[in-house]
Amino acid sequence: PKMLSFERTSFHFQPKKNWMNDPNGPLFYKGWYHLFYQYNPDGAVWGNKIVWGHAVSKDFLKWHHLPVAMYTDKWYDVNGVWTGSATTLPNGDVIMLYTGSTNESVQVQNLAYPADPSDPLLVDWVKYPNNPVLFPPPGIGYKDFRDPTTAWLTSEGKWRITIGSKHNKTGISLVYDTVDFKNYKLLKGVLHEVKGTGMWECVDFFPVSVDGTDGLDTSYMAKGVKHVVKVSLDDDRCDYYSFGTYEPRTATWTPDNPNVDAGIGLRYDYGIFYASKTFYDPNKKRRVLWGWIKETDSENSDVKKGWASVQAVPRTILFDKKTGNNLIQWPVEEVEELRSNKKVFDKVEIKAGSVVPLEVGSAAQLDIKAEFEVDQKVIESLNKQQVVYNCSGSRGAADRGVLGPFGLLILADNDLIEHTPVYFYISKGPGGNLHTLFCADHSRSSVAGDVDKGIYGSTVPVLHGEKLTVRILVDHSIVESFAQGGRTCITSRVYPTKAIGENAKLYLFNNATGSKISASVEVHQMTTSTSAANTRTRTTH
Ligand code: DQQ
Repeated sequence: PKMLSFERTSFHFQPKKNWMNDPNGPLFYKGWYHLFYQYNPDGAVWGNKIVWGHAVSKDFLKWHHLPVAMYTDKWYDVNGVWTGSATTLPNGDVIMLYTGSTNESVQVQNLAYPADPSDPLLVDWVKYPNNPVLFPPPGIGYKDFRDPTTAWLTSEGKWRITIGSKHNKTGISLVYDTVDFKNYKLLKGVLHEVKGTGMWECVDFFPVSVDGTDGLDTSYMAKGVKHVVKVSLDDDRCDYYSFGTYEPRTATWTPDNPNVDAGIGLRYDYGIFYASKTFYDPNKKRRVLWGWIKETDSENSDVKKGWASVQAVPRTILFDKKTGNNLIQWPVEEVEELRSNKKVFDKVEIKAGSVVPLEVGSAAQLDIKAEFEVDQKVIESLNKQQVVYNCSGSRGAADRGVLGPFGLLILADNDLIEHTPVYFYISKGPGGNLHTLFCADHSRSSVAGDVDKGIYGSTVPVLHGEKLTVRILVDHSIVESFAQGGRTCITSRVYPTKAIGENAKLYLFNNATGSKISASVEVHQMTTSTSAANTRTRTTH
């Protein structure tokens, strides 16, 4: 069969071939954004020889692939150079901490640093001769100790890191202080713990400003700052975060809403998005989030196509001052440089139960902004007793209610055999409050049999007087959707076989029974951001 759905993406980061997973050690150094990543140099599946792939970019768009930064060449990482984070010291030096899986598959923490700090590309890395710097402490399983964070400064001028683990079924994050990144002291207690959540992978910990518009350096401490804890739950492969208060004296963090969510209540993304990591970008004073988008087809298909996984477009993240209880995530502004050929559709009326094609040419590489207006009278007359719809528990875009679903059909073919609806659904709870859901339905995204066809999504906060808005990045087989300015996000990994290239189309749809919807849409074609050729090869090994 023709396997055009396996076309590579045009502006998402991916290596030239083979398997990739977690983003590692993102940083900005001497004018370059560095991305390291979990990489299997030998094939398109995860394996026990995971190394650190490495690439650099000036703009997050055009990437220069560099030689593998760290191989599995020491007893303490021979079964895998696993996930880690970078810390930039005040003097500009870069410290890398990562997890190694030893010759006996024990998870230990290792230190590495650039061989030549004058090289802006940081091609060569040195592993500290006395590695490992940390073994699993007493009471911690030898396979439950991984993914050190970026270090932040304590008031005493020490460096502090946290590392995910578990006690029985309680997910925990251990805290260590260090002065030199070689010797560490385990602190009493944990940064945070949540019963029943299992192993915490890729913990992230960082401050956000509650009133400013800039991102904050990881060590920033002041009034008007909340701290975010993010954990990747191995058990359900999703990334969760919460806001709370960090107490430096006891090295603990208390969630703002412990009753509601035990402190890990919100998801970065309700689609495919895992093992994410932020870093502070001093160049543009922003905090940038990287997240791994895994494949949702079969391993067989990955082996056939010779590659697996991409990274989500990096997102700037900020505290949402308007709602006061979620982050807002937005594609880094550089992405807009790829826009060309804008088309505007003003106040298009979509009758109840209809679809409206949007003539944009090929709809395989797009940046879409859409705004929906619903008749206020229909909203007022909505029945309060209405069953509250829920994305994953519904029949998706085919499940008709008075005020939903309506939205866009992404990567649709002419006959609408394949399409991925991204949509809103409004209902009214028993108390009369409006409840807006934002969902993506993959049940008809592909005629292929071996792919995930789930329906994902969640509620999205909509404040009084706000229109419903969505931004959607479409890149052949990746769809990243951001509702209400990035309050709720859904990343879709889809495998169209018909809705590809020139045959990929874009539609508006309204499957509500009770009202017409008015939509205003701005669509940009996206140019391809080709990866540059290797700019440099290793001189020493
Ligand atoms: N992936 C790494 C681990 C991490 C996991 C291994 C998360 O360090 O816990 O490839 O996807």
